[in-house]
Amino acid sequence: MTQKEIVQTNQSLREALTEAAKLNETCTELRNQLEAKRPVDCVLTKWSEWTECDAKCDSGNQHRSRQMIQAAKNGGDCPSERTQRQLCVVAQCPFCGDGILNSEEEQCDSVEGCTSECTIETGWSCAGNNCGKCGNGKLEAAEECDDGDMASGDGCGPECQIEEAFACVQQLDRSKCTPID
Ligand SMILES: [Ca+2]
Ligand SMILES: [Ca+2]
Repeated sequence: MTQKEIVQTNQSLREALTEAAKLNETCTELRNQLEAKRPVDCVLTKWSEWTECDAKCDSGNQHRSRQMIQAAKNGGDCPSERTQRQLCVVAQCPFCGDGILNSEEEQCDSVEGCTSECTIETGWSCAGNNCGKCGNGKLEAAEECDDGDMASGDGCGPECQIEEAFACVQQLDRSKCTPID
């Protein structure tokens, strides 16, 4: 190789290297552009714990939710469901017929002398679920007296209450009522 040829070859090499560097730069630029357009899915938090059941008894609902931490980009996927609801069942609500006095309206519940509506049957008296039949001679429950009948005017009235101006004492088999002088 002549001196001239060497100089020319060096020149060509330098030019080729410059060209390669330019191409590399274009390539990086294109890669960055593509990267900027790549679809990215959104990022959501994990589902929260279920909330408390919103009913005190019988059944209700509970919820859980999740939040978006980062929005989707370039048409990436993102689930639209952010809240969920499910049925929850808690202890049965009190009701007339469960045998328990559990509301103001219930005079008694599921005992003899008590109606299916939890009211006291005629001729009976109840102190809560302790009920007694008026007229059987036994002093029971809320009875003030029980003289063995449900007549009025004899000192012990039809609902086993002591009538006005009478006094009653309980004997073995029945109340004995006498007028107060
Ligand atoms: Ca009840
Ligand atoms: Ca009685």
